[in-house]
Amino acid sequence: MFHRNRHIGSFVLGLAITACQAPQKQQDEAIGAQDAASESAQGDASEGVVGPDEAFFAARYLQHVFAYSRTQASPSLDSASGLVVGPGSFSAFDYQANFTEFRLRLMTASLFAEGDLDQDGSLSPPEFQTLKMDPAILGAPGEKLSHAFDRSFFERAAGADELLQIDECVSMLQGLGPLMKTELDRIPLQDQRRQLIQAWEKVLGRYDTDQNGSLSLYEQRDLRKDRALLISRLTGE
Ligand SMILES: [Ca+2]
Ligand SMILES: [Ca+2]
Repeated sequence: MFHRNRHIGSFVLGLAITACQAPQKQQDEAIGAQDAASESAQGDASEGVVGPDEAFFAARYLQHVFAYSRTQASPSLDSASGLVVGPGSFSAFDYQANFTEFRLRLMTASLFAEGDLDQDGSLSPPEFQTLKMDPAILGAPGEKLSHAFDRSFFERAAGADELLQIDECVSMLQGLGPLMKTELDRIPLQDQRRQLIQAWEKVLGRYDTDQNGSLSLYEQRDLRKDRALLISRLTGE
């Protein structure tokens, strides 16, 4: 379920616009799906293949965060300031791309769209506790994922007012960054990439209506349309 949130309206509007404009180049850079296992594929022109978009990457990263909480329910957020990166020359697949301002905002917007039930612009303890991630953002319907972060983790992230505001949610994700990186570094980069591409290929497969193994321009158009709609519904615009 997606909510419009009047308190984050202006920033999500910016998001929606960026999302509509930005992805093409990244998509083109992002992938030749058939070359998934090859690191050299990075940067290759993808002949008409629609690559994973920013919403997909953001949701994928959130999935890792939610899974991580099941082994680390109360991680420290000491490193909260280290992981902000500006627009740079790295690929959308690079780990640090998860900490671009755009992707952080997208993650936060999706968490608030799901979790801020009273739409007051902050997550209360019960809202945080019951917060779930909707895999629809990945492009695949499925069961919503819950996390297992505990109350003291929430209190560290939310501060004295015991409400997690949007900027605090961004800081929380930044603070988790180094811990998540350590966790993800256990999976070889190529495997991470392969898993991510396989997940995106499932999305592509849903649009291959004639099942011929590739997406026609019409099928790609439907995919792009749905993704744009998804992001605009998510961001409430
Ligand atoms: Ca709230
Ligand atoms: Ca707070």
